[in-house]
Amino acid sequence: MKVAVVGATGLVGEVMLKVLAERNFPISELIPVASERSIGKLISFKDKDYEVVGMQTAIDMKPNVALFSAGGDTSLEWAPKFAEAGITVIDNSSAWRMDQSKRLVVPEINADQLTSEDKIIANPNCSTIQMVLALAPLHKKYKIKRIVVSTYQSITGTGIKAVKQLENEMAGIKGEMAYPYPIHQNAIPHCDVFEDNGYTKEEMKLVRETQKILDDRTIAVTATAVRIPTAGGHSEAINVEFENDFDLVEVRHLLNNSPGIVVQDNIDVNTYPMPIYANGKDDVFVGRIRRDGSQPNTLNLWVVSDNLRKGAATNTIQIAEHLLKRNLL
Ligand code: A2P
Ligand code: 11C
Repeated sequence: MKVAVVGATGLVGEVMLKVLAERNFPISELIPVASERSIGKLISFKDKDYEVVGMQTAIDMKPNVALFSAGGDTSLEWAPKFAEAGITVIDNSSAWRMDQSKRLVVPEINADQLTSEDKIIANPNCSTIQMVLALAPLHKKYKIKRIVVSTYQSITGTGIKAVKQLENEMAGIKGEMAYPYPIHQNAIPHCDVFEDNGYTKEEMKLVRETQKILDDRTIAVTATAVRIPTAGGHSEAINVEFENDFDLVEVRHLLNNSPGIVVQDNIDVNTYPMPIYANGKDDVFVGRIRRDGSQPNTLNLWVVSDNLRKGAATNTIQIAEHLLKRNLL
């Protein structure tokens, strides 16, 4: 496979290269792509150096698949051009996710929907992926009525600029700001831009993307997304109400037997998921599993995952693996 990584110099792009190498994705030629500023820069992949190229050059090199993580505007402009040239695009931005003609895929849940017609495939938002992966097996069994979720999101979700801001603040250096406020020793209840309804776009992604991936518009979701000065992954406190009652032993069993989920839940020895453990891993970690005694059929969970891996790069590459396995590339 000829594989283009669009945004190869960015945080997610870097992790994509790492995950492609780790999983031994069959690559005959790697094409690292970034903005005009980075053309000619060297990117190392499996002990070889590759020169970064621009977007049009990448199209002319005719990769089989292009893994995009270069922001929504770049995707809106360029993904259709790649697709027109017969290149399958798996896009990590928010540009195409709610487009009715595009699939929004978490492979463990809905990769079977993909066909050879799908030339631009959307990768969901990181905070959505970890939440729906943990909830999908429970939805199947008990049917979700309503979700109340609060997120504690890593600065890496914002990109290199935010990592630099925190490093600068910790070192006492004045520099460029990715956020409107300091992030060191702070919690900012503002991820992505505000919408007219008073929620942020990140919060509304949790609403809309969840309904689309679980293919159920009746699921009610309300979210508060908060940025915190951590780097290993996003954490989520999830309160979920089901149509039907559940048994906690069965809930654990369902989670334990679902691909991509690891249960870390033993309060006797202080075992619960945390970003320092999720960092660098591909799984979604679930703990603090307990019944919400304040209303019927309701469960509380704490869910953590590395937002750059399962939340972005790994999920994208799993989609590519799925396409490859089904001869769709
Ligand atoms: P560059 O390094 O040349 O700016 P992050 O989200 O970590 O900041 O990374 C964003 C990624 O998207 C980088 O690889 C960046 O390349 C790339 N990028 C930004 N704008 C464009 C563009 N207009 N065309 C192609 N790649 C882009
Ligand atoms: C964050 N979830 O942590 C974002 C990053 O819609 O793909 C990814 C933004 C997106 O801020």
